[in-house]
Amino acid sequence: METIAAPRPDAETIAILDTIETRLRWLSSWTIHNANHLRESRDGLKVGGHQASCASITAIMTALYFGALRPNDKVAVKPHAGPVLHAIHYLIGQQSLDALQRYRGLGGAQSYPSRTKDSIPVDFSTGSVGLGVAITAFASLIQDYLIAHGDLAEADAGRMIALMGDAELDEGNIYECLIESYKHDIRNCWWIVDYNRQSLDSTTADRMFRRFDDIFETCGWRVETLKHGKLQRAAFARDGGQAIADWIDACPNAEFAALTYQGGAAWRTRLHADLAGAGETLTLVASYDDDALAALMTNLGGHCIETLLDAFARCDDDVPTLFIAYTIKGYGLPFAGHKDNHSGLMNPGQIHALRDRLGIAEGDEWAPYGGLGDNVAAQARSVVERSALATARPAPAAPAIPLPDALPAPEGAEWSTQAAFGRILLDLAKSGHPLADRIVTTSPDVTVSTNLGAFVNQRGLFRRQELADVFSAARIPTAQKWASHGAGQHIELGIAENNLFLMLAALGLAGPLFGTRLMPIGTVYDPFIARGLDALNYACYQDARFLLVATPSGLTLGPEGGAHQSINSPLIGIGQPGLTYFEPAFADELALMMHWAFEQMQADDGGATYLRLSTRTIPQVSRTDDAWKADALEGGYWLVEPTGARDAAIVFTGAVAPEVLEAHTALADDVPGLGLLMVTSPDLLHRGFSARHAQRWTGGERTPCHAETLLDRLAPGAGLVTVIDGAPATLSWLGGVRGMRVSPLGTDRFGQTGDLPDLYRLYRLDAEAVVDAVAELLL
Ligand SMILES: Cc1ncc(C[n+]2csc(CCOP(=O)(O)OP(=O)(O)O)c2C)c(N)n1
Ligand SMILES: [Mg+2]
Repeated sequence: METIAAPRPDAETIAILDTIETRLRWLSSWTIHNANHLRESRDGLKVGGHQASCASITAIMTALYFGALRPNDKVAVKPHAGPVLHAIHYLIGQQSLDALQRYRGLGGAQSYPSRTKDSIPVDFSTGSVGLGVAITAFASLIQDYLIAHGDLAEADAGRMIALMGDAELDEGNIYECLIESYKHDIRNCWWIVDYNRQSLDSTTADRMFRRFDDIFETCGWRVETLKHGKLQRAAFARDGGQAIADWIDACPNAEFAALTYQGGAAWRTRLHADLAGAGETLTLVASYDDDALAALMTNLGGHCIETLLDAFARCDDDVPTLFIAYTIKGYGLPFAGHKDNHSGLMNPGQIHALRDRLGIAEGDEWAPYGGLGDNVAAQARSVVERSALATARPAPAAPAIPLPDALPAPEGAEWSTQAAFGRILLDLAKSGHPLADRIVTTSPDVTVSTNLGAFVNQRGLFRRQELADVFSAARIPTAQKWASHGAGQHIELGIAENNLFLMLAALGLAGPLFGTRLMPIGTVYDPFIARGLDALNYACYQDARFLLVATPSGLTLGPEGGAHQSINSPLIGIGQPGLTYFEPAFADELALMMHWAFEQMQADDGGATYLRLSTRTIPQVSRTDDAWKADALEGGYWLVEPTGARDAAIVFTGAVAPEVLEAHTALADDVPGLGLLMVTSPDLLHRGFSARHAQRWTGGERTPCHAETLLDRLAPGAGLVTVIDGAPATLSWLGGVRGMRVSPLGTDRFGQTGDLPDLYRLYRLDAEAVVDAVAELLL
């Protein structure tokens, strides 16, 4: 990568950057003020926005965006600094006045930076604190993956940068990610902490002072602490100055914040009380008037452009770096330092006073360079226009990866969907099709137990530095080859499901971020999706494309019992936007769904796919033709078409197929013509159902949805028995599609340990339960 150290900026440039910083503080404050106080409120709801969180980080963002940022760098901006990011793009000319004026309104700038919803380029969405930070580490790993695979030139590597709040350091996912990134030896990653020592509720614990340095250094990070600005350092060098430095170092967070809020006179009184007897120091203090003393005491590293630029320039290599930039929450605003300022808003009087202080004429509030003389405005404009962000060209769309026409279903009379998944991937890996080269698999320590092993044996583990497979080298018999190298295609993770989903998010954005698509497949135990649910939601919110394979699932895992049984994951699959949930019963269905998932990863209006699989081996059905396939990809197909009276059907999903088929056979004489409806995706059926009714008011063509088409094969008022190894609500809603009676079977209690006959009997999922339910409906 390019390592030319940036030339040290001269005093004039720093002065201009200071001016830009003031503009950003003003524009972000005014954007929030406009949304809360000036724009008409029709509902009386608080609009919100975070003026204090913005003011805390404007200098950091100025130094970064207009000083240090390079064209290939990508940035995650702390959620509550969204208005500063919008103000930066407004100065550059990439954000419209209209969007700023509609901040937090429909179609306006989003509350928190959003890849998919904002009109400005946003590298990573943020909002749920901690996740936007961690994804940068995974993105840097993916960048290295692409370099190692020859898909990105080393010289084109950028830094993956997180601008974060200090309270984000309380999120556990940060440390899960830190450990993983140490194992993978990540580089080109910067986390810049806006260390204002305030969270939402209050000031943060003093005991953490220096602990973050220890934690990060232990994990291989360089820590750059920017505690003092240039003014402070100059004062400390004067006679008696060191005592002020020591006093600041010893001052508890809450007291520092309170004094900041109280201002110059309070600082003076306090310093006199604490440093009584230190004559030289008090003489030094006396040389500042109240305003100058307040400016001195709050001149922390994170508010000093020169200090920030120096630090960024010092770290001009690829070592992962944590910058702890001391700041004041609400810097330069009337509630600076107040512990309740997180959601604090300046009142009209306060913001007008700020406007006047900045020399901005009334009516000129939105002028990008309002309040500046022509010369200064021209200089500021020129710095802004030369920035990497202003000159960057939009990345070309990543070329599509060719797909085979179909993925062949594995041959064999019996399969579990999990075993079939491993087999299909293995066949693909061996096929040499270009698709196989683009697949990246990843798993949080369940690679072998989710059947990724065969693929990994073929394609190897990825690591920048080669790592020998000790067991194979020693000729100890083992089913798994575990050698790691730059060409490997499996990224092994420790047991931290948050990391799996953040990794999938980063892999699934490889196209837009780095110009090369990848086809990510992550495996996890189905119950532990819940463990990483917010990160999964985060990945989907950013429109990351991936295939999530979750297995084993449900009660069907048998002796593992309730702790490992997933119950509500189908409802997650239905409820999660950006993710399509399928649950196959048979291997040929699975092959079809995997192919569909690869298509969706590349389609403009595609998305991510979730396959809920099982370890239960079941007999496969024989097919006479391929007619079922199109319906299966729409969410369901008739395995046995209803005939005769057509007054009932069994509707089912997944690995309970043998019980359902047994019940169907048992009922053949009593209920001739009983239909058997295989629901391959409760999610797609439900989406179609909702969309069908939405057509009423969206003005779309009112075509029947797939569930309607399927259920129209039954007589009006027919009865449905629904069966799934999971929450019964997954399928029971189907009764509402055509006004049919439903008897829902499924599990809504934690399972016991046991073998399947016992468990299916206990939880009413066996053939007898299905027969009973049909009888109840018909009699
Ligand atoms: C996961 C999550 N939990 C809670 C919140 C609500 N919340 C928003 S900001 C915040 C505190 C942020 O403090 P910090 O990170 O220090 O930012 P700053 O002080 O710069 O505003 C909290 C608790 C959230 N956005 N995400
Ligand atoms: Mg904070």
